Amino acid sequence: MSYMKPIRMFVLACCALIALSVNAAEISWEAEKFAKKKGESIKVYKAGDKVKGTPDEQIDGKPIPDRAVSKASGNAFIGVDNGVATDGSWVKYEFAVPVGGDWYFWGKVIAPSVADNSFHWGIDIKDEEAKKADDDKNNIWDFFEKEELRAYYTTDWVWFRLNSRSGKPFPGLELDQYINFGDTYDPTPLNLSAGKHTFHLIDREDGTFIDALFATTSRAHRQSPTAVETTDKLATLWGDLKQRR
Ligand SMILES: [Ca+2]
Ligand SMILES: [Ca+2]
Repeated sequence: MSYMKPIRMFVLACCALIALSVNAAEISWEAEKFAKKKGESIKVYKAGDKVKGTPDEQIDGKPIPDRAVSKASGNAFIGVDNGVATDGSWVKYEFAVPVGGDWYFWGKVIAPSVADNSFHWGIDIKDEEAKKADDDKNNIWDFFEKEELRAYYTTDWVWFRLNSRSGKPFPGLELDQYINFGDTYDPTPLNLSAGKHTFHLIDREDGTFIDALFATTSRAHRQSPTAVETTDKLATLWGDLKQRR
């Protein structure tokens, strides 16, 4: 019948429009909910616990405030007390992505100074490969390390895109992962197959803390988890990375 063809085309067009409007896939998990842990320097904190922040490198003369700590999602987080020697401790997360493809990763951290602003990480590496190292398995994840970003140090929680200081093995350099910085915004994702993966988070600097991790198939910075908080100082840099309501 001749009228079937346009109807079929219309239905297909509607399906395509619906597919385009579907929200990006996303996953998130609490940093304190790891599958495995090694070493002593990484500690689990409950909201309200005393956190040894930056006695030597305070921001505006203030230590990490209880206010920030009490805002931890799940009422807990992990990190390394400032003044504690990092020993290559790591935590391993086991997670699954519902669809294969590009996934953009974020972490919610307290990283208040140039001596308190990094972890190491590795994706889909073996436990014995997880090291406090910048090698072919492990990256340095910096938070406001580049000179241009140091004005944004804060003792509050902030969300950072996953990055790598040397660009190896993960090619996403710190500045390239930021919005409104430079002429282009072209963040680098992790390309993951659908299903199970692991993420190792390894200590690097004492005085750095992480609350939650988030990953989305959307490259847009507005695709952020519900718990996103930004400080006034960061508002310009982070544009509309704001709490989704
Ligand atoms: Ca430190
Ligand atoms: Ca948490």
